[in-house]
Amino acid sequence: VEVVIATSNNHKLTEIGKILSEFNVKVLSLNDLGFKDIKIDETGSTFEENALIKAREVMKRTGKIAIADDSGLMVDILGGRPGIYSARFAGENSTDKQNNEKLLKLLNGYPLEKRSARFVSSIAVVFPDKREFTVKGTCEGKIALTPVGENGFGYDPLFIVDGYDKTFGELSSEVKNKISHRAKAMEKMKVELEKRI
Ligand code: ITT
Repeated sequence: VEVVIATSNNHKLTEIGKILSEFNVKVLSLNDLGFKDIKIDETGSTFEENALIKAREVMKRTGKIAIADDSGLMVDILGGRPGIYSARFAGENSTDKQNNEKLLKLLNGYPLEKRSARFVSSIAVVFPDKREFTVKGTCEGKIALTPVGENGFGYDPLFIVDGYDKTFGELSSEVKNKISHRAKAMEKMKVELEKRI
């Protein structure tokens, strides 16, 4: 079976492709199918809703089983922010660097033990016959005092993963893809997908 990954974020596409590489599905990108810039308004108020919005739209356009990830970082002392606004935290079209700087500024003065946070990934799968489901994965950690490491994307240089004394920016993609929010959600997704295909 073929599945299309409903994302315009190439980092996500790479991670999802690696996580699915030993799974018995053919993974296609929007680019592979000739869709260049699909702009989807993420108007939902939860990760699940936004993942479903993206997967439904891409299934409609491509006619294929669509898999979307809506994800973000929730910082406890900020009441769960940036949450679903993680990609656009410092403004519409903000860069990862600007978002990280904004986060560090808001947490300025808080010691490490007050900087607990988690990454969340909701994955939605929508089938051509309109069946759909969502799964969720989380990964606990703390926001570092300064960015460390060059790997990954987004908030990875600031996210110190519980159980490791390192940020996702320092860990290899192999390690991240075993323990991340997205890896956990994808493992559940594989189980649910297998039951349905
Ligand atoms: P698509 O909607 O096209 O998939 P996007 O980047 O806009 O791409 P989201 O709306 O789900 O995706 O926003 C997710 C943001 O959360 C992402 O841009 C990062 O800032 C952050 N994020 C999510 N997962 C992350 C990870 O594994 N490492 C670092 N940051 C992550």
